[in-house]
Amino acid sequence: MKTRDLERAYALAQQCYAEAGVDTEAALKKLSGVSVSMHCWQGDDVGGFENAGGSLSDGLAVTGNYPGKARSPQELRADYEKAVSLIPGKHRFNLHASYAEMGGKRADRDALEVEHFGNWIAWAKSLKIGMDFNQTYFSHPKVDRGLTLTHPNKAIRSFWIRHGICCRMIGASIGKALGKGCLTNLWIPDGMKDTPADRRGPRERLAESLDEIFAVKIEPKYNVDSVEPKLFGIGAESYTPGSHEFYVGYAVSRKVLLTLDSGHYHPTEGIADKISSVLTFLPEIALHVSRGVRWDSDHVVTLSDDLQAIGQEIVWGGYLDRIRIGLDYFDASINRIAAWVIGTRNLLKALLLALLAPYPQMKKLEAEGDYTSRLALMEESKTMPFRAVWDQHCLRCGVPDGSGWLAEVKRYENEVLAKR
Ligand code: RNT
Ligand code: ZN
Repeated sequence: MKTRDLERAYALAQQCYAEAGVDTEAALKKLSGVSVSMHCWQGDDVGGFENAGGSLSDGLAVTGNYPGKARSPQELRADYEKAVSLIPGKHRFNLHASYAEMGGKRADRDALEVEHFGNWIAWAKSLKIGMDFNQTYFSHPKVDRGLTLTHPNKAIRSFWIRHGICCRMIGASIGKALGKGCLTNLWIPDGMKDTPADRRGPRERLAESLDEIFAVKIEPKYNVDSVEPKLFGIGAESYTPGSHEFYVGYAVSRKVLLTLDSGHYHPTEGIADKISSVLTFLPEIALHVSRGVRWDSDHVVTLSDDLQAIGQEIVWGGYLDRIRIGLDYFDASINRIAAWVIGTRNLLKALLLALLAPYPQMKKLEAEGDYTSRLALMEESKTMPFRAVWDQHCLRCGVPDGSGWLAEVKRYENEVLAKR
């Protein structure tokens, strides 16, 4: 739309919201402060670069063969830059250990050093963005029978414990180098396809392994740690030692963060309602916003009821400064840059929708017992002129409004991706 029309639409919308008791300027100011940790792995189908040609395995699967995937760190960085140029706000970059650049110094996962991520750090610095990090417990020969930190063999556990420790140190170096604290996340694929005879042993070994990993003291201003539960996975349909209860207990007792991934629960079990429960006992949590379709399929995040509920809990609960919001999905059946743009813009839209609801009034009505009016306001707020406010945000941030970004993605596809 033309700038003049965007401005006119916004002025009307602002008035409409003001009549409902909502200050759109205050909402936009809050939204501008949100930084989403955008996952590197949407850009190359979770491939990583430590071994060129290595394939994804151990509990994760990407489907689709859309042309143009990033084949090198350089291409991935360029693609990410293209994506963020189409998303309002300043966002973070979330890297996995398997994206190490070995250069002349090959190292296995248990001997990774910050040098292997030097190019990533220099690049993030040049963009003035923060970075987060992930330990990679998959796509590696030492994931034996699908097991890592819970493996009965001590040598295998020790290998992965060393991996965990070196990743935390890399996280701290990233945080120090960028002057913006890093979050290092831990997820393991361990589990059982069929009914286990021993549910206790793996959990006790996992707690022990984690304690060894987290025993190394790291300054929280450089790096904080998080653990990510999952109820089931591919090849782990019957049991995962790192279940929700396991990690809630672990995070609360060991004072680490908990990562709630919206694809990791039973299909009708949302994570929105878990947020205020766990934040009653934890100072901070992290989110992997994803979209499961029938299983933890990691579809691109859409503006679903689930996503809106997450946005509402973050905003209405007053948790914007206690939640490290990240994304986690990977779709190789569509343009990967569009996937980043659609998912991240949707997450921001969900937050803006929540910010634009008259939630202080709704809470007041609720406290007074007027549930009728609470429902009425909640429902009316769904059809307010949201788009005009969103477009205004895009305009101010210098990114395309509406679907204007798509033409640029198509141009990039023709000029850059199609030549790969
Ligand atoms: C797996 C977890 C994990 C991964 C990424 C690649 O089910 O969600 O977070 O998706 O680390
Ligand atoms: Zn995840």
